[in-house]
Amino acid sequence: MNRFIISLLIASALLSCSRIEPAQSILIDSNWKFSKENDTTYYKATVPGVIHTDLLENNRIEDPFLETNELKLQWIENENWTYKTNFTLTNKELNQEQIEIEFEGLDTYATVFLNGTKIIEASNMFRTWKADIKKFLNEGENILEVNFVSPINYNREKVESYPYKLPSGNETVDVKVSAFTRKAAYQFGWDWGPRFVTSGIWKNVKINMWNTVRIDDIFVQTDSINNSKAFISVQVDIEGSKTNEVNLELKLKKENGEELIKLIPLVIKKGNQTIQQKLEIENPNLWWPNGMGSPNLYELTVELKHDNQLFDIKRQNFGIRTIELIQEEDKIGTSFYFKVNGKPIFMKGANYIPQDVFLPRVTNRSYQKIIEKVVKSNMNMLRVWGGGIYEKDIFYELCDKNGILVWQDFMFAGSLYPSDTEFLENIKQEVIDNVTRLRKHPSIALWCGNNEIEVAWKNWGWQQQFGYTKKDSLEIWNSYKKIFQDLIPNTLKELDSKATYVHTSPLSNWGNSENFNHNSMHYWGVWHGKEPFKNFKKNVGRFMVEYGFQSFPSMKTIQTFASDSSLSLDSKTMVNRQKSYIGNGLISKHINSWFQTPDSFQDFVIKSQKTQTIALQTAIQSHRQQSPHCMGTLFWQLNDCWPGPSWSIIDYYGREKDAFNTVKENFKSVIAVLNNKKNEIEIISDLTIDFNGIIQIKLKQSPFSKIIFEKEFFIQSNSKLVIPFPKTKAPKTGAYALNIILKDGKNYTIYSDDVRIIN
Ligand code: BMA
Repeated sequence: MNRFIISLLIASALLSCSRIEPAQSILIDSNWKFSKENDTTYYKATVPGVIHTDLLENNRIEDPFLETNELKLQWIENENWTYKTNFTLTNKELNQEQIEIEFEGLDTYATVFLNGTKIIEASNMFRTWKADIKKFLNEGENILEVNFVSPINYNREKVESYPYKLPSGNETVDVKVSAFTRKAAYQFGWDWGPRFVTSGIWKNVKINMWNTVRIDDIFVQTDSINNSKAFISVQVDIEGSKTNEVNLELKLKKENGEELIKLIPLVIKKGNQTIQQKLEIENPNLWWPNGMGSPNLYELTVELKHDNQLFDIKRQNFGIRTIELIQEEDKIGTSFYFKVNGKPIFMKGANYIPQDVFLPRVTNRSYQKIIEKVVKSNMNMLRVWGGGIYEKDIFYELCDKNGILVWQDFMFAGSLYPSDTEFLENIKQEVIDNVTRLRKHPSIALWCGNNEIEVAWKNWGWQQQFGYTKKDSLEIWNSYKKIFQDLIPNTLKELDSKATYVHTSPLSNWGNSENFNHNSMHYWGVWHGKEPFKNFKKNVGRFMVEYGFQSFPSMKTIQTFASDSSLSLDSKTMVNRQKSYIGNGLISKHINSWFQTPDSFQDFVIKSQKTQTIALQTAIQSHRQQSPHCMGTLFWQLNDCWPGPSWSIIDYYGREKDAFNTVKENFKSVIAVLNNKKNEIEIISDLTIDFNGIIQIKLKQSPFSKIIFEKEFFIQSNSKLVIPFPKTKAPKTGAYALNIILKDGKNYTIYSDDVRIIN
């Protein structure tokens, strides 16, 4: 057995004096094999993994992403699958007092057997599943078996006998089970992705062993910050197996090693216990979002020991920052903006979806690469959208390190849900698992109940479409309130009293102009409403959570799944790839209004990206121009889960589309917007500091051409600066290179920005 001890972090000096083993974990990641239910042939399996990738690796299926293979591979979702492995334990390991198995994620309906005894029955992909297994273990070989029932089979009867249909608009099949299944909604099909309903052990499996006491969780929170001090709360959740005396030690990492800052003597007993400790940190280095300062992190080490016996040790990074969402009535309507460390901050970012339809294929490197791109494009916020997953720890760790705030949806999107006791209990446990796991990250800015459910219920005509009676409607809306206005926020508050929550996104609908004065907004007039790009300028809400325009990925990416004969918009492959009901016609229409009609498929692909660029630039510049009316802009969507046309600016293979650069330029701290009609250049700054100095502007028609306009202006604050532009020199359209240098007289700090203008 290939073993890997993953949580053994002990100083060797302590080890040498140890009488018993400190807490440790063994990864069960080898010898796995799988078969179809009732089939005697087993194939090699990868754990973590899913059935589709295991079938692919064993050459049982063709590449699901090739041509129209998606259609041929739908049978997989209807089958039941068995995964099996064996592992050995030594006598020493078996003698540990507590031995537990932990599945970090099971997708989705799974029964787990250890040496023939049922130990877990799982029904939610988003939960962690654990069982005490000491009494079922053998010295030497042990057999672990996981049986997966197809989510379609599991829920078919429930769906068919339910008193009414639940919308799940993303599902294009007759038996729509996704609303009944606690599983990533996008895998059932979405308007930018395929339908591949996976099964499998999609996260790590571990055996955790400990003696006397262990640390379950560390949660550090900032209570408040004044000029020179931060007031911090540390919460440590521990679990004891018997009565014992222990010392809990808190150590803070300093430049020259760790400093013991608190020793708490405890008498532990069998069961769970929570220890709260207040700390004060002098002259704290605050955590700031990208572009506003550095995202400083501290490292806290928690140890449980008695005399020289170490029972458990864990480390946790934390950031010192406060965050507030300000929703209050103002002169315009209802505000929606974030204050970080007391300062209002304009949020710039995107909606993030899972990076693959087959989740375990997303490596740590994939996370690093995408967050590098997020930082490079000057973003300070990502929304983890509710039709995907609560992301893996590494995602939030990278956001913490890089100053990227996270708007975290709970995993509910575009449907209505049942609210029977069992389903509610399942959701409650899901909330507990994920909030406990994620609350410690300074990057988490907001929790949001769901994606677009209220807006759909009130505006999309579901009542007529599904023939709901008055009684049905009442029942359905009560279910909504139970889940999103009661169960989720109450559970969240119990676990994190400072968490900010909104029950849905958006809180305001784009239907009428007054709505742009209130709250959060998904503006889909351009695209779903088929409006012209110029409408981005007048339809600016208080916080733009979604808007966007589709484009095709590069030819290089398209050629990974399409042969030469499929390189036309009406080929079977390309028709299958376009998942939006609006289709390619709208892209063509907009291309034709900005450029010459494409003369080939390749020309269409290139121009689709240029057109998307114009859409995003128009939108982002309008949103920033209209600050503080608008205080955030998150476009739809950052990335893809397979290669195909979508609203993304980074494709499945990590290739940047043209719009990536446009986003990057327009998300810089200081940008210039050219207003042809008024002959003005408007300088917009996000810097929270007041700026007194000189701004030097050089305008060229292209980065290499000669300067057509050059001037220096004094600026005395951080407000918007409007610069008159010489009439005759302002061509109506085209690309410009604009250099802006801000010089601060006192300390001569220079902010330098190149700004591209396409008007
Ligand atoms: C938004 C998202 C997704 C969808 C996108 C494009 O509203 O919430 O549901 O993919 O629109 O239609």
